[in-house]
Amino acid sequence: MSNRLPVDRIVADDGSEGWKVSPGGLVTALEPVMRSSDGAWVGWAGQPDLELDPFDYDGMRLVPVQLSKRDVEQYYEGFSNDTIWPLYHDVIAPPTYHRVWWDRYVAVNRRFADAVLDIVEADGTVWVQDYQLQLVPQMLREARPDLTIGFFNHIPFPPYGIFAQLPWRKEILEGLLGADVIGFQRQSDASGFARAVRHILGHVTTPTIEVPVADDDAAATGRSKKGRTVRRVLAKAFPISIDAEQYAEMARRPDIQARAKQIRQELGNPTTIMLGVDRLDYTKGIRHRIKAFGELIADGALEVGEVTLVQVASPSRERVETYRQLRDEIELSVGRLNGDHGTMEHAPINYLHHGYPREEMVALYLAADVMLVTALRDGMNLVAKEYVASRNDERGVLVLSEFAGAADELKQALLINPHDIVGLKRAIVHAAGMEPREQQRRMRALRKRVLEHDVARWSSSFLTALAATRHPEQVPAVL
Ligand code: GDG
Repeated sequence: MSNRLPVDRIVADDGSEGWKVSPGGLVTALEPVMRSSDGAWVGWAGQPDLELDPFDYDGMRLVPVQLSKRDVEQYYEGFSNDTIWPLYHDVIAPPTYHRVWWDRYVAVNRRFADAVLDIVEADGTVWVQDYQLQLVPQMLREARPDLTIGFFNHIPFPPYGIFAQLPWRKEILEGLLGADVIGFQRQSDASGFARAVRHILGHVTTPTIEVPVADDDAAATGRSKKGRTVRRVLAKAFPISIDAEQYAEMARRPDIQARAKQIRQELGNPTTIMLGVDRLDYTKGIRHRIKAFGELIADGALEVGEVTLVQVASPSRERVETYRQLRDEIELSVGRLNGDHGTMEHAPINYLHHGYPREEMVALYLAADVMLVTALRDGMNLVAKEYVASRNDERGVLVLSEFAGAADELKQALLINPHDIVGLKRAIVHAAGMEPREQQRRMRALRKRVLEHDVARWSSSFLTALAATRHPEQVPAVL
């Protein structure tokens, strides 16, 4: 179950309607699992007020949950994207607390839970994805203690002092604790969650979280040291990844390699192409990146024409006010930099407010000598892993924020603190001038990590841990 179904509705010019799979890591990760386990995917089809029956698409059973325009405004754009998102990302933007948004979040979570309850078999397994659906595990648990329930949080879990702001902090923790396994991107997220549970609910949290239940509760899995009946909940890091082999394969395609060369030519054959690829989101540190790059151009440390920054900022959440403001700020600073330092032939920044096909993204990864990932806070950041997986040639330098989950794994990147503009500038200069031998040494190690720890490994390790919590006898050999 996820907020969005893994398909987008398309209406052709002749008015005929159809679906296409939305490209994304989650689909890639779960498609094989769904096919092999006779599962169904429950989620919203992406358009308000669309009444749809369950349907089969591309070998998957899809079960749509209907959302009204008001649901989208209050549950999705409101509570999910303007309360939880900024709160869980270190309050980079101030979260908004509205009681009507919360009420709607509860109601919509209930609707998602009901959609599952209609179809799930006895002793079935439900895997709930992400921050829009944090109350669903408890709703399912209460209705059906026989279920095995997993939850995966794709975004960070905040430190206690920040989480404690949330007026509904107790309800959110209780909602999540309906699961048997709660997965996080980083170990620090899992510890932050356990700390919040200890402080707010007073449960024992080491090594597993002990949730007290009634003596006759079918979901009970053990006894606490004091002899109380408890359910044991595992909160642990399962860092998500990508289908790395798919990126490596695309990067071997002659048409994509030719496109990478063409991109360099079209940019006027600069010595160094730097690249940023992000949803246009305040968590991604796009402004910090542009500031550092702009100062290097202004200082003369980087020369216009020699170096170009390509910034793909794909449109995102355009109905949320903070996102509109961010777009204005970024476009103002890009325009100013290009106006101050551009020439007839060259602009320092090539700014693209579009989404592109995946082939084009891989061509950009191949063209880029330096990849800039400067997130202020990010659950994982798949772009960093995609760049690495695409570089079969073992060239290119990844500059990576230590505040992205990927930094725990990609230690041979140039790790930076995006708030430290001086340090960021130093890393950009280091990256631009890095000798091929050092590039190769670092990239080889990064590739080993990403190719071995791919998304199939992520989903199987989560599902193995989930099966082990309630049905140890069914656990397959360690994958
Ligand atoms: C959330 C968490 C976590 C972007 N522009 C285009 C495009 N993309 C693709 C990228 C990448 C994906 O979108 C973005 O993934 P990220 O991980 O970088 O960031 P979020 O969207 O914020 O994702 C994040 C993730 O969930 C998974 O758990 O890593 O921390 O915030 O795959 O390539 N793809 C195409 N055209 C674009 O213009 N085709």
